[in-house]
Parts: sequence; structure tokens; C-alpha cells
Amino acid sequence: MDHEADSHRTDLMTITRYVLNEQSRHPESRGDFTILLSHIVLGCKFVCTAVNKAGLAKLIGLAGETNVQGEEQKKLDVLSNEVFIKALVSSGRTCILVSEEDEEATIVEPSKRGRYCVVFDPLDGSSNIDCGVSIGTIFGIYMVKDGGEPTLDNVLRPGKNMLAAGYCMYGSSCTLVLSTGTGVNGFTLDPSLGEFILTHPNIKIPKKGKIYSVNEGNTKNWDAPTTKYVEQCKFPKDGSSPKSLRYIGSMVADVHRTLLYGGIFLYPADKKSPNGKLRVLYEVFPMSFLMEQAGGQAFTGKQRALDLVPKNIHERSPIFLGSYDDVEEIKALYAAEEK
Ligand code: FDP
Repeated sequence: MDHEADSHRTDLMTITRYVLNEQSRHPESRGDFTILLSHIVLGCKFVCTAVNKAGLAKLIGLAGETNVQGEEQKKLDVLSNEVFIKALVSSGRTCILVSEEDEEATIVEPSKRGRYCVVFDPLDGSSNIDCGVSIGTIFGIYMVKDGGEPTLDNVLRPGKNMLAAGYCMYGSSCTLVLSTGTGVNGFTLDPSLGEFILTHPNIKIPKKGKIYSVNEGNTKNWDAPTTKYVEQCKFPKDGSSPKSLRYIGSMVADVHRTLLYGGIFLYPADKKSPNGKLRVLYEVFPMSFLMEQAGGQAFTGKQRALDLVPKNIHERSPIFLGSYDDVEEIKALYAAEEK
């Protein structure tokens, strides 16, 4: 009998145990973060179950449609948003919530307020729901600034000020990837236990990758550095093999692959969308935070992504993120363009 393998099977590092271990390294900690995270995890488990049942339960219909019983059906992204908002408010640990689904930020009522601000996209990649492609939840967490009423200034801050960031991917398995600022860890939901178990400890992105990931349908609208970069991926000048193209069109799935296999994910600016498509607070920042924590880089075409200071909660930015060396190449092309 392989005792070592057996001990791994029976000594389960759940996400809660992992975060409690981290917490014990900070004796001053009150356990608030652990409580907040357990509410985020609850939201992820709920959405995972709803996504898995979606085809059967007819959750996919348009928001506002009525089902045969005459009840109004909720679209999966609307339902996911409600679940996360309720879970986060009831944690008693949040004061401001920014969701992709809501025009305005939610300011938590005083009796339920805590110290954390959570920015999130409850169900990213929703155009992929109907065909069963992987989708996910993305989140970032800030600590409220000291004193006074919680205001939007608390979230209109650079991504480097986030305390933690992560995503949960609803795919062939349900995987939660988290960074609390000391590296990146991946946890997979064991459906029989209902627990996320540490399956990908200390994720490091390869220094250079063999894959580029972009919506090439937008080529005619790209700027010169992006066009040149993608050309270099296909026709490398240094004699190396061309990179492979992989594009799912669901950010969580494309970024997850990039994190594990290396390479680069691009959603650049183009003539039609000068600020790109992806949202700074709950797409660009959390994914950039994870990339840097895993040893990669994230760049906007102008600056380090995590240095950006958003002016409004739903602001967009171009983004190039992934393996360190691959992002260096696109940075060099933008630098050359500026000269
Ligand atoms: P979706 O429109 O399906 O919600 O920001 C949303 C997003 O998906 C990302 O998940 C994805 O990376 C991107 O948009 C895909 O955009 P394109 O269809 O323009 O490639």
C-alpha cells in the first residue's frame, strides 16, 4: 500500500483550512477574511450547481420571460448576481459591492457593514452559457479606507491595492483559483464532499508560452503593435516554432489555460473599442493580480495594469496578460511605437 498517497487522500487541505492556516500567521487577524471568503465560496458552489442544472432547469431563458407556471424566470447571470449580493451582505464583512450586473454600487446598510469592498462579475462569459462552454465568477477584494461612510473612492483604486483576487471556473470541474497576495493556489470542488480541495498548490505560470489567445476577428481594427505582435506569434523571426492559437471567448477559461500552460491572453484596444472590452475592476484587475502573483505580467498597452486608477466602476481597459517573456515582447512593441 502506498502510505504517502493514502495520506494525501485522507489529509484534505480544504480552502477554509488553507485560509485559516494563513490567518494563523497573522495573530492580530480577527478571522473576518475567512468569514468573507466562506461566503464567496458558498456563492460559487450555488452558481456551480445552477450552471450544471441549467439545461435541465431551463434557467437559461431570458430574464423577464415567464415559465409554464407563469412565474418569471431568472436568467442565470441575474440569479448568480442575486446569490452573491445576498451572500456578501449577509457575511456582515462587506461595506461596498460592485457587480458587473448592477449599474450602481451596493452600499451595505450600517447594521450589516464590515471592512471589505468586493468587486465581482458573478457570471463572466455569459454568451457561452447556452452551448455549455466553461464560464466563471471573477472577484477582487479591497480593505475599506479608514473612517467615515463608505464611498466609491474605496474601490476606485489601483489593482495593486487589492488584498485578494480570484475566480471560480464552472467547467468540466469546478475550480477556484485564489491569491491573497502570497502566491496563487487552485482548489477543485469535490462534489461528494461539497468542499474545495487544494489541487494546484503554488501555481507558477511558465516564463514563456506557446499559445496566444485573442479574438482574431477584430484584426482589421487593431493598432500597429497588436497587429505586429500577432504576426510575430505566427511568423517568429527568431526561427522558433509559431505559437498555437486558442480562444474560447470566455475570459475565465482563457485565463485559466494561460495560467496553467503559459502564453498570452490579449483583449486589445481597437478602432471600434478604443478602451478594449474588458472591465477594469472585476475582470482586468483580479486576473492581472493573479498573473503577477504567479510570476507573469499584465500590461494595458500603456502601463502595468495594476497601476491603473479607474475613474468609474464599470470602466474598460485593453489588457495583455500572461507569461513574463511574452508580455515583455508586446511591451517592447508599444515602447517602439511611442518613439
Ligand atoms: P461575454 O461577452 O460572453 O460575457 O467580458 C465578457 C466576455 O465574455 C469575456 O468573458 C470574454 O473574454 C470576452 O467577453 C469575449 O469577447 P469577444 O466575444 O469580443 O471575443
